[in-house]
Amino acid sequence: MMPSLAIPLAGFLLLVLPTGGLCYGCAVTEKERPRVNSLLNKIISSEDTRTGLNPSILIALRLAGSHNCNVEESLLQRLSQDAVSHAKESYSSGKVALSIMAQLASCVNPRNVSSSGSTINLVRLLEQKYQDELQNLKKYQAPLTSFYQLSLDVLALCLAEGKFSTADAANLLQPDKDMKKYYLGQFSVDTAAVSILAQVCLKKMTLTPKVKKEIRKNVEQLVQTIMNHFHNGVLGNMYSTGLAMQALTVSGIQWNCRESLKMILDQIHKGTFDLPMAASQIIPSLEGQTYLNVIGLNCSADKDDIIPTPSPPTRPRLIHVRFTYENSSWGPYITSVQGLMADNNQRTYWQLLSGNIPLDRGAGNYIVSNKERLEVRYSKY
Ligand code: B12
Repeated sequence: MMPSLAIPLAGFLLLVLPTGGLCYGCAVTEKERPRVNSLLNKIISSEDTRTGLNPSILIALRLAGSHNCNVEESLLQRLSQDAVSHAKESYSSGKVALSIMAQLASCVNPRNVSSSGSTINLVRLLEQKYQDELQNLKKYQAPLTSFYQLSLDVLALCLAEGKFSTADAANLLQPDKDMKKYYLGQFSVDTAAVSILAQVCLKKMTLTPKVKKEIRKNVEQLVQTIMNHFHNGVLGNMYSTGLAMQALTVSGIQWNCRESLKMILDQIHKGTFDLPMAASQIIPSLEGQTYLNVIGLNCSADKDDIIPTPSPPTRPRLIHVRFTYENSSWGPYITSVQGLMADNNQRTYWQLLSGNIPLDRGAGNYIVSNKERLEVRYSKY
C-alpha cells in the first residue's frame, strides 16, 4: 500500500494520495456491482431480514440500487407492527430514530405509521425521548443511551422536520477537547460519522449565524479527526468505514474514496460483512448513498430485480465460557460472565480482548485461532 499524506488546508483537511484521483464520495462501477449484489442477496436471504425487526436493514435495502419488493414490503410491515405495539415503552431513542428513517426511506409518513388498526406518531415520540435524553444529560452528565444514539436522534428529527432546538443540537454535538465525553471514553469514528450526518442535515434548516458557525466548526473538527483515523482505506475500523464514508461524502471533503471502496469490496468475499447488520451499514456507501437520501426516494420507480438465494446456514461460533447474552442487531451481546452482570446505567460492559487489543467484533462472529489468548474484561465506558 502506498503511504498517505495529510495536509491541513485552511482549517480543513485535504487528503493527498500518490495514486488514484481525489473525489467527493463515490460508488461502485458496473463491473463491481455483482459484489454489492452478492451482499444484498445475503441480506435479503437472511433470517434477520426475513423474520427480524432491524430498521437499519430496511434503510440499506431502500438505498440500494437493486430491490426485492416482497422482502422490503414484508420487513416494513413487521417494523410498523412492532412500532405501534412496542415503540413507546421499549424502544430507545436511537431505535425510534432509525425506525423513522426506515419509514421515510419507504415513502411512509413517520407521523402516521399504522398497523392492525393502530397508529403511532414516531416523530412526536422521538421528540419526547430526545427530551428525556437531554434531561438525563443535564442531570447526570451522561445521556440515557449514548452520543451515537443522540446523533441519530438529531439526524432523524432533522430529516422528519420534528420540533427541536437547533442551537441545543449544535451545542450537544460539539466535540469536546479530548474527544472523550462524546465517544464512550475514546474517540469513536462511528459516533463522529453519525454526528456529522446530523449536523450537515441541520445546515439545511433556518439557523442563526452563530449556530451556523458552530456547526461548521464542529463538522470541520470531526472530519479532521476521522481523517486522522484513515489507514489504507479504512476509516477507524472496517465496521465504522461505511458510516464514515457517508459522513465524509456529505461534508464535501475531498478524500480518496476509491481506496476505501476498494478495501470494502476486497473484504466482502472474505465474509467480513456477512452479518446483515454489518452489511446494512456498508451498503449505502457502496451505492454512493447516504442517510440524508432517505427523504425523496421514488418508491414507485423500484424494479424488482433481486431474487433471494438462501445460503447454507453458518455454524454458530459462540465461545464457550459461562456467560449470559442478549441478542442484538450485531448478534449476541455479552451481558454477564460467571454471574457478574454488566449494567448500562453504571456504564459497565464486558469488553472482549485478544492480547490486550479490543476485538473489532462480538463473540458470535469472532473466529478464534489456535492458542489465541482471549480475555473478557469487566470495563467502564
Ligand atoms: C455504543 C456502542 C457500544 C456500547 C453499548 C452500550 C451503550 N450504552 O450504548 C459499548 C461501549 C458497551 C459497546 C461494546 C462493544 N462493542 Co460496540 N458499539 C456501539 C456503537 C458506537 C453504537 C451502537 C448503537 O447505539 N446503535 C444504535 C441503537 C439504536 O441500536 P441497538 O441495536 O439498540 O444498539 C445496541 C447494540 O448495538 C449493542 N451493542 C453495541 N456494541 C455491540 C457490539 C456487539 C458485538 C453486539 C453483539 C452488540 C453491541 O448496544 C447498543 C445499545 O444497547 C456501535 C457503532 C455502530 N456502527 O453501530 C459499536 C459497535 C456495534 N460495537 C462494536 C464492538 C466490536 C463492540 C465490542 C465487542 C468491543 C469489545 N472489544 O469489547 C463490545 C461488546 C462486547 C460484549 N459485551 O458483547 C462493533 C461491532 C462490529 C461487529 N462486526 O460486530 C461496532 C460496529 C463498532 C465498530 N465500528 O467496531 N459498544
